[in-house]
Amino acid sequence: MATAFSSSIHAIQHSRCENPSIASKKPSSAFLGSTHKLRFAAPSRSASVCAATRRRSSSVSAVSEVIKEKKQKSASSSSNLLITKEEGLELYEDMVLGRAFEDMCAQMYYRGKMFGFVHLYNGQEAVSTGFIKLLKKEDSAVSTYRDHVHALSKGVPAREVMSELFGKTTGCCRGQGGSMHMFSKEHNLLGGFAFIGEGIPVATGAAFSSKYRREVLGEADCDHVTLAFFGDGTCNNGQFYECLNLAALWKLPIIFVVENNLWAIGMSHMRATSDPQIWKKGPAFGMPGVHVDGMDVLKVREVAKEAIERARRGEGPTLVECETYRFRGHSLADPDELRDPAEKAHYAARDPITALKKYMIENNLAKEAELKTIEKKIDEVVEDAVEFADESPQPPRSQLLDNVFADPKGFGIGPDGRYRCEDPKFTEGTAHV
Ligand SMILES: Cc1ncc(C[n+]2csc(CCOP(=O)(O)OP(=O)(O)O)c2C)c(N)n1
Ligand SMILES: [Mg+2]
Repeated sequence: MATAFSSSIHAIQHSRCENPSIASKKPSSAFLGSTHKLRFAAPSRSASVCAATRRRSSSVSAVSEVIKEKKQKSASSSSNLLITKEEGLELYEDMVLGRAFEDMCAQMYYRGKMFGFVHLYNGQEAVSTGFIKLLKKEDSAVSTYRDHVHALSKGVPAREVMSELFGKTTGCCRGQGGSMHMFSKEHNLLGGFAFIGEGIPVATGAAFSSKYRREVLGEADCDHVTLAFFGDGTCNNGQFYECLNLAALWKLPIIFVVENNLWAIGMSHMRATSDPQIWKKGPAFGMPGVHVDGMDVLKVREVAKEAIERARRGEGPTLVECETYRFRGHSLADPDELRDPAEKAHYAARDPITALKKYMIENNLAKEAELKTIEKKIDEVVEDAVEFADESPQPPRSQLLDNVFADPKGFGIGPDGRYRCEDPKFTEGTAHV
């Protein structure tokens, strides 16, 4: 697998197009499944054509090499499969949980049980499952506002995530965070973040603390790694580059996981980014950059394994670009009218859950009935989460400013010497939820 990582580094080192016959061909207009046209601002047409041709072939080979090599290795052993039955069932259950949970969120949102913006993860499950299921509990994950499924994969109970969405005291942040701010100290889920890119420095800091504990404080067994998840649009923000730099400089145990779903709200990745191949930014900073099919949990898992092991060995960060797709609008408030139906259909046909199911059945890893049993169990888990959240109490008014300021009672002592928030009229005139 090292070959694949180095092959992607190698790809970036080509500074000119070696094959003039390819260079004279028309560029492919699509970046994998995107129906948007690549826009080139390069001065000469032939140079941009050359770049386009190179982009496509190098990005795809980065991953297929990983899988090919793995298959060759395992072909000589007893099985040529990428997973055992137990692993497959675990992955399937986690992805089905993510999907069923999000579908239920949509129902609850439209019934008025949740407030604020709610961003669903449908379609992207292979990324969360493929990466997070390889982690130990002590390892950390940092998410975005599209964070429910990362929380579930990391082991935060469905009841706590749903209650958080309902704004109830039994939520993982006692109802104070809501959809975009899932957090669990116990599970080392270091937050969902509403500002894009905001989680990347937090993840980099967590990775720094693992290294510091091991190398400075002498905690020899502290080999914890951190996963930072974020989107394609976020890669055009400054924190991303600052953190790539520090992580490479200090060889931090972090994996930057880009969930490239080709869109940032209504902005196509192809329109917004000078070089749409995000994985190439890894080698530019001196770390491996890999592109993987993010609709295939087995491929994601293989790449994730290599990157996580590398980080645990103390060899530093990796940038992984997972090409994926969201099956719903940006948030539940988005009518999703901008994306081309043909593009949506292309990715819908590559549903990661259906693909894993097919793989497991065709390779005799599971029978249809076994998978059905998992789906039924998950339906019950999600139903139970809703009942639990619905019946849970609302936070008391006094909790309003907890965890906002260092003084738990919050800001402001009135002229009578009492905390302003204790005044029953304190929230008068503000929005009530
Ligand atoms: C700093 C900042 N700027 C702008 C926004 C508004 N905003 C919310 S989501 C989003 C697009 C992010 O797209 P991407 O990173 O691809 O993530 P995706 O929603 O596709 O998962 C933007 C610009 C924000 N939340 N934070
Ligand atoms: Mg995106």
